[in-house]
Amino acid sequence: MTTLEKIMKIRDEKGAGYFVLIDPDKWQLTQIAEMANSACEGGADAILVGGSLLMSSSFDELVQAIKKQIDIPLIIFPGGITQVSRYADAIFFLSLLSGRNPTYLIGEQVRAAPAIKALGIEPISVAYMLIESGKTTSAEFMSNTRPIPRNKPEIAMATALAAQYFGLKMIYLEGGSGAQYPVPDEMIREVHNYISIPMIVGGGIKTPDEAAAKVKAGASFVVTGNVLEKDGGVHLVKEFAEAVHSRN
Ligand code: 1GP
Repeated sequence: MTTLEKIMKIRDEKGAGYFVLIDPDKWQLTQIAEMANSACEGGADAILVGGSLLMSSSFDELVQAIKKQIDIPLIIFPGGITQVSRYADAIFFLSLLSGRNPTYLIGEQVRAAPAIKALGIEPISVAYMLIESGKTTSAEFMSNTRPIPRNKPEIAMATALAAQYFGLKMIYLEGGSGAQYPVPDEMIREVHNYISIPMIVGGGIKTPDEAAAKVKAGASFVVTGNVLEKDGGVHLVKEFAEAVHSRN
């Protein structure tokens, strides 16, 4: 079974899937192994690894260290072409469709595609859409793009539909890591009602209740990163997993 099939099965069985994001720059190598363990034990459905900026030089080593700890899928969520590793199960092959910067629409992808093929990593095509979230996020600054205004769901709907027509597998509605406000439930609802491909929602989600609200609005997958940095224990992962797994 491919990683995409695995996560879709989880969505179908549990109502929605919960992903834990590990940003390599925010953790020591020893903490990363511990975090990966907690994510697994707490009931996360996959681990995402990546970041808008990569300060640490040992991405490959890090991905390998996480992989050793877990039996759930490990998916790279890359901020750029330096974030490719043979030890991952899959990679989100992102195109930053909310922006108009050709580097992140297609440039980085052309440069990364041969390495992904050579390493045998499963690419999962994802439309990446930044949504305005109160303050400038790293993703916005690093990509040199403007996010979609949070009170303009129609722009998000049209962009998501274009992604679906392009044949992309999923939409990622992103507030940005550490966002002041997560993506509005209303926008998630409207995009969900308008398209038929699954949606990942992340950025600035701070409580299990907020995560549950994103699922209720139509998210197929919810991602948290920052909130676990303050308290990366199994119990908090468990609370989020239970909130997201609405069908249990
Ligand atoms: C960022 O959506 C992810 O790309 C997670 O964001 O770190 O704010 O949870 P947080």
